[in-house]
Amino acid sequence: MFKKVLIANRGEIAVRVMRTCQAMGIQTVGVYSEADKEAPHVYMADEAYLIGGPRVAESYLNMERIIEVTKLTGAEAIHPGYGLLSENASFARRCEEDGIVFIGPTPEVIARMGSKIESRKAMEETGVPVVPGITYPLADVEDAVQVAGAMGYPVMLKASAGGGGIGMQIVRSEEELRKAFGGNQKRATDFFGDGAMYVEKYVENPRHIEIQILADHFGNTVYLWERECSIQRRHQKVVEEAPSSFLDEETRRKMGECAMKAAQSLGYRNAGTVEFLVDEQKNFYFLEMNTRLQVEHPVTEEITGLDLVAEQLRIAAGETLNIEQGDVKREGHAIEVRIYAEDPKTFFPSPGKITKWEPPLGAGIRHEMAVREESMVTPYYDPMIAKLIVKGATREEAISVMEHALAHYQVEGIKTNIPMLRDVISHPAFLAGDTTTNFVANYIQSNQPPIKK
Ligand code: MV4
Repeated sequence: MFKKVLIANRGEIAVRVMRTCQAMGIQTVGVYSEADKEAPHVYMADEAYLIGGPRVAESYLNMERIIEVTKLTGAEAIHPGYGLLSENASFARRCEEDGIVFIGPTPEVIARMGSKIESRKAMEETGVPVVPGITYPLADVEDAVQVAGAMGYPVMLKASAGGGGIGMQIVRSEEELRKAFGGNQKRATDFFGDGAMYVEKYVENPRHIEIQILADHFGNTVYLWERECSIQRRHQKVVEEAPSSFLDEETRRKMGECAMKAAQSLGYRNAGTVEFLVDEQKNFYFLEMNTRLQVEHPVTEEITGLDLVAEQLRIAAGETLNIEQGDVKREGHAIEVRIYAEDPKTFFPSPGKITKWEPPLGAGIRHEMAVREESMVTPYYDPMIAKLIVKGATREEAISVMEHALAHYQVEGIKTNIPMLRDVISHPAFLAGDTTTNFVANYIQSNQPPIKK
């Protein structure tokens, strides 16, 4: 096992990774920006180094400086967390060239899964169902009209390099497609430096259900069931749960086996997530693969009893996976909500000083956070400041624990989305398991823009 690991991240995920390193007797190296001098991950690390200015481009994305600190401290591996450099193939390659273990898959696999067109092609070749559509970039708007016409409307126009809903649009007619193509292509080029576009059949009112996998260097692969992450607002996940109350055992097994097949055909290693859209008839379609530890990994940990960061570290160190599919347990029900420092009315970030921070305690409650009383929430980073994870024997019990936990979460000084989270968790449609991707738009009043007077 590694003796020392550098954690190239900040916030709750840096703290989360360090906690497992400490439990495993691994020394931790933290890195921080000018804006994070007092941040919890700096205090938690065994040693920590300033790597640049407050903006991520100057610090947490500063590959040269991060590699330099890794060499200086003698850390053998880098854990990238999520976001930032976690799915950056160039960074993974730089690590490889410098003899540093990047805790994640190979640069080739990261690059391949970073392209939606490439990943769809790979899955199609492997026999994993993908959303009906094309697996090559559209030449121009005429090509798009041709393809969509043959497929039948409505279609989803998407950017191959897309993320966060950017460059993506539902299109219901040829006229709409002609209007939508140029703008979406331009946005994709501006945001990702890649204007490759494709079209898929539009899946009505789908669920987003993703399978967690683990794979070692020797082709051993397991799936750790699913997470249902359908409740999103503007492509930001808000609530995640495991297991999904929508899946039956057969669909669950089929999706798990597809995810394993995907990982094996790619030569995947480390923790990974295969995302699917699931329609009302329980047909499932590959959407994309995430080659990192995800924000919502704790719900999987809660139902399986596994520590995913420990598994990542063991795999990266070259150990053989010590779990077989038959040993993966699934016990109880877990729900996570993401707490954002944002105005619940306008959804704008709400930076400032936290003057009161009293998260609820009790059985079945877990917190992942990197803020405390007196912390500053700055505008430089993601406004997600904490995650609240609850577990119950059943979904109903987990919901009940969550309702009470949210009701007793005391935060002052900044605004948070806790009121909106309470609206979601206590909604009859949520209780009934009607958790499709349209949930927030359909049911949550606080999602409506404020009325202009
Ligand atoms: C879709 C879809 C329906 N049909 N693709 C949104 C994020 C991006 N990764 C894929 N997304 C979608 N792709 C087809 N062919 C609906 C969505 C979608 C969605 C998916 C998962 C969770 C929330 C969502 C909210 C709106 C749209």
